[in-house]
Amino acid sequence: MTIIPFPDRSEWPALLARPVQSTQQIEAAVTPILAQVRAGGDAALIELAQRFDRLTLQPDQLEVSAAELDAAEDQLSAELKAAIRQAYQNIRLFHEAQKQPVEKIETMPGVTCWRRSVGIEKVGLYIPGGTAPLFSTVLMLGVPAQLAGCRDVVLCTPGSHPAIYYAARLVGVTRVFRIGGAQAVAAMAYGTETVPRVYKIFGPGNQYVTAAKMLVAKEGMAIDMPAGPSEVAVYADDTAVPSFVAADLLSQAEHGADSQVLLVSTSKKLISSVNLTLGTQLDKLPRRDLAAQALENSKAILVDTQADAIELLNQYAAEHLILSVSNAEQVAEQIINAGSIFLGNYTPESAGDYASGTNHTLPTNGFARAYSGVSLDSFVKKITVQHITPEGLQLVGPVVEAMAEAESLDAHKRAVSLRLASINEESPVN
Ligand code: HSO
Ligand code: ZN
Repeated sequence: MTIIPFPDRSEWPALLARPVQSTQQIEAAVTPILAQVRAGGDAALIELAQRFDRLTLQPDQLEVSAAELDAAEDQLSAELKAAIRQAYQNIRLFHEAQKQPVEKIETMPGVTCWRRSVGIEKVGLYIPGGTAPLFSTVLMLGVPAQLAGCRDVVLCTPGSHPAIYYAARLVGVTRVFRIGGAQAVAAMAYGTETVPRVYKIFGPGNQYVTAAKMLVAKEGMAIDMPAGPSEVAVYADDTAVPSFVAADLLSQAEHGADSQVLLVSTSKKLISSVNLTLGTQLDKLPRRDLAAQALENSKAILVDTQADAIELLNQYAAEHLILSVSNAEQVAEQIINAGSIFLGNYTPESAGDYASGTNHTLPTNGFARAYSGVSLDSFVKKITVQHITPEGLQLVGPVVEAMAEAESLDAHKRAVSLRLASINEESPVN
């Protein structure tokens, strides 16, 4: 990792900038794929699977059968199944607590307003296959979808990973399709003969999947959030354990060559020790090539004071922020921009990635300044409801009449005036 000692504040923006992704070329490649699926439906999906995944599919193989989903269970070790079930339970507990009781508010006597949460009827989850099939993401998206009461939960994933199928069963996914890449996003956005069209698309993916999500979003499709490469910032002092910090940095770096890793400290000693153990740990990793590439673009920033560290971290707005400092909770209170925060020496990001209960679908690329991670809320709409009694209308009505008149919207005013007249048994205004 490159060490940057005491950078001047004016250098911070450049230091913290994420590498610019040129999306133009990718969008140019993805646009015809979307159009092909929109026009050709299943036949297009079959052709694209052949072209991009070298997979020969019959039309009836696009959907993973119930028998295949059931069979996944026998292909997993008892240990892994128990782990997945425990993670499921923890994620469920944490997200269940996000349910809010309906509260009826009487804003004036006889004027009652409330909000109902209703699960989005049809949602689509994209789960990448590739070098690391992320079955943990099935839990992170499937659990809130299940709790929200989404009626149709469609999952698209290339390949056929038993752990993905097992997790899909656990969270009650309704249909699973063997479709990957941009074409999966297109299938869920437009619908085909076999794949139902959904109302919101969730899930991570490579640049093609992300571009496809952004393009269908422009056409009005709801998506979870704009996604960029995954990232972690670690703020550590001399109470941190260098080997733990190095392991955390590497756990992010191994996601991909474009992963972002940042270490911030007021201790030169800590930074040197982390750098040392980083090399040793890196050599032991099966995915060391990817991790090494990610580390090449990563930085260790030495700052003067804790206040500087906090300001810098708030400017960066990390997806994951690990606080390995003696006063971690106190520092956390001052963090205003981050996706998810991990406190102390024994809270690795991996815990949140898999099993502690929080969601791992989080805002990257600085979006943590304004966006939250996926939660139960991401899978529901809030419908407001109101009821006004005749007595209530006598109170709120004149307010509406005065405002409507001032906006020159007479019909609005009359909708109230007619009713008030009928309440007072005057002859209705006509
Ligand atoms: N760190 C990733 C999530 C993940 N890690 C899945 C392992 N599996 C993005 O938050
Ligand atoms: Zn991870």
